[in-house]
Amino acid sequence: MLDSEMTNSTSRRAALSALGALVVLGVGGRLFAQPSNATFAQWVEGFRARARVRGVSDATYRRVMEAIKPDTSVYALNRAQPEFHEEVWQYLNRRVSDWRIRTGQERAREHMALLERVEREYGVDRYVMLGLWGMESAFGDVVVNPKHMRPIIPALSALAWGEPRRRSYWEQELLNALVIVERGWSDPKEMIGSWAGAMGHTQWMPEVWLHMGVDFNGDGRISPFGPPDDALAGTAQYLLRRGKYRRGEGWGYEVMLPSGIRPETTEMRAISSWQERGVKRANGKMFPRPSEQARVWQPVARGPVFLVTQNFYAVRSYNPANTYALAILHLGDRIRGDGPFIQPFQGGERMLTLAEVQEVQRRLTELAFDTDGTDGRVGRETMFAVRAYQRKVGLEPADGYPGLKVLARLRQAQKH
Ligand SMILES: [Ca+2]
Repeated sequence: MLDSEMTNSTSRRAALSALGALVVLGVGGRLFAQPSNATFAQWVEGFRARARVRGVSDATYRRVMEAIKPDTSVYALNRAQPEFHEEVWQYLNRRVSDWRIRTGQERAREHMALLERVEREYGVDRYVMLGLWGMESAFGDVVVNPKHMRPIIPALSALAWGEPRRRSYWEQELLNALVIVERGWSDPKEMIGSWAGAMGHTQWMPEVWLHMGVDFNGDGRISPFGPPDDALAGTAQYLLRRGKYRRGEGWGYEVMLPSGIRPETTEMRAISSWQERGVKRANGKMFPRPSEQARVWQPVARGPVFLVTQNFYAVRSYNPANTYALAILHLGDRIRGDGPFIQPFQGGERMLTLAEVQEVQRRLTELAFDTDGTDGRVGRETMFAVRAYQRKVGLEPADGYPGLKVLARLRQAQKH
């Protein structure tokens, strides 16, 4: 105890002596310093006061923070450009994949009671939840198969300590993670996730876990890992409270616009009013709830057009990107049994079936391009393998997208 106190005060002095380079903040009546060039141990010592203010005991803080090495590999990930450029149709085909649709249908059966209960309690349509679960973690695959996941406390610590961009955000998320440990909901060993700290079935950041989480399976703690109950209920609660999800309403409809309405229009109107102006559903069916408020949205020129409602924006609030929300909601519709979009994207092609993706993977593997298995799912490895193949045989653009052109070329090259 005494040793550690001495070490701590030494560190504190060392940190304060380099004051020229420091930002000095007063928190909870105590002065502490947060240098950009402090050693990690010094920074951990300085950050203790912030954790104390959030109710993290010194015992918890010491146990967690003095045991870790900062995961500095996250700096590069935070600054990395996307590895692949994707057109909107490629983004959608890759995410609303045959594998995800089939697996989602299996999960819908397997977790019917849970999904019904979430639907009843929070009003969020089960197919919205299935789409979100499928997009965020491939239905919990990252929980049972965490090969690309990393411990999030060393990751968030490195970001809070040494990443100048969005530092206060990383600090808050690290504090939230420590509060979760303090409450006994989890421990640092279990808390694995993305480099930015998103965890479990529906990729909760610590803040979401802490404030939106629900102990839906009644085991006395809230967890985004293990059975999906807490994750799905907490995420439904997020959509309801933060996203203002509207019970009993749809998310939107693919539509055909009459010549008088431009796809860029932004006004919100009742669907009945759009109908009066000549807007029709692309599949020719009736709008089920003409009183829903909706706006016109076209993801990309010369592609399908939609009327989207508040529930589209509710899902978008979970991760603010339009194509992300569309992928979730379309995946949900496909799991329910709806068909693909009716209007084509310019330059787009249909998605490959599960068997076709597996064939691409098998053929690439035979040619010594490593796709990391032939499971019919398109992950990073498959995209790298496709891109390497495209470059080797001169297929343009070498975008890593396993589509019909790559499949045709592979078949032609191998003749079996
Ligand atoms: Ca629980």
